[in-house]
Amino acid sequence: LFQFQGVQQGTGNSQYSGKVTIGTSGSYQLNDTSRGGHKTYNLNKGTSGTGTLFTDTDDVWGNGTNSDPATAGVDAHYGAQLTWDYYKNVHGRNGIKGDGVGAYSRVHYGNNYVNAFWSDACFCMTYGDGSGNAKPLTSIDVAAHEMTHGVTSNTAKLVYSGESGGLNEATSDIFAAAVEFWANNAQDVGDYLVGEKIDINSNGTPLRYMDKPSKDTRSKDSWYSGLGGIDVHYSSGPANHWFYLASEGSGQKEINGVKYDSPTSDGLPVTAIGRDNAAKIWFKALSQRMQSNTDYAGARDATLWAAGELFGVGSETYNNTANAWAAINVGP
Ligand code: ASN
Ligand code: ZN
Repeated sequence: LFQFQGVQQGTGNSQYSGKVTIGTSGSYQLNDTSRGGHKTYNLNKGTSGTGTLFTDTDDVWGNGTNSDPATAGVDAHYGAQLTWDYYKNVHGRNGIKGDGVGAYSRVHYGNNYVNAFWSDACFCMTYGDGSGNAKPLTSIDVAAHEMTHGVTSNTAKLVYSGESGGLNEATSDIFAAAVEFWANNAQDVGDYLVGEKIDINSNGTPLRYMDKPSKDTRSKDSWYSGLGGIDVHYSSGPANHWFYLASEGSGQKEINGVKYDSPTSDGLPVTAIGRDNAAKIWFKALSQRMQSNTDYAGARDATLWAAGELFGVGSETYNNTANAWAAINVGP
């Protein structure tokens, strides 16, 4: 009588997030027509082009392990889907450019490739299979991190070096954490760790810690005059720390089974404004105030402007936003 024209959903057996529902089309392709036509491709160890679009006969994808090449496709497709939904539902942004057009993902890039990346040139995300081709870098937080590089490129356009580079990296880590919490996935629970699922250090430790970035031995907890001279994945530390402090407050806390202990540079405690408020403030600052050369002082100004717009200048949320910056040695 009537053909249901709504969202076509397949079943995915992911490596990191359990059994998930994913947007597919036709009979059947990893092409999420309900999210801008985001497609996921198999590079099959190649390093250029798009390889082949993932297809399947029964719309049940992957087997939950890396023995099935479709499994990494499921994780990447799911991560892109969650990130799309997060930006749309939480921030009212329709896709990376805000125009409803999807990007695409490529998995199984190269051999033993231990990285993932966003490219403005292809408007796409790419994922290696990790050490021993055993841990594809396709967890929710990594997917959200890479997709957020696309959002940054199409909003503040933060230059990827110096302090603006650290803020660019931090923006990807901030929304990686926000998407992971928002996803509410029982297998890949929300946390303030980056890359805890992909065993990038081969010893079970995460890549980065937002409550105390220096736990990775390289990232900085607070701003200092030489911050702009270090790698952007370490100069992101203070802004990641700001996000943790603003979201959760200083000191000890346990969330979803993970223990945090966040210090402050001035020793003064920070009272939380809540994760959702911190994310709202950062997104508004990123999309309406920050520019290509924004530094840490400028990021403070941008977030205080956003906090004033959202909650009122001098409101408790505004003041605690400022206190979180003071706690990373930016501003009074
Ligand atoms: N995975 C890295 C990142 O997104 C790749 C890079 O260094 N740009 O930050
Ligand atoms: Zn990055």
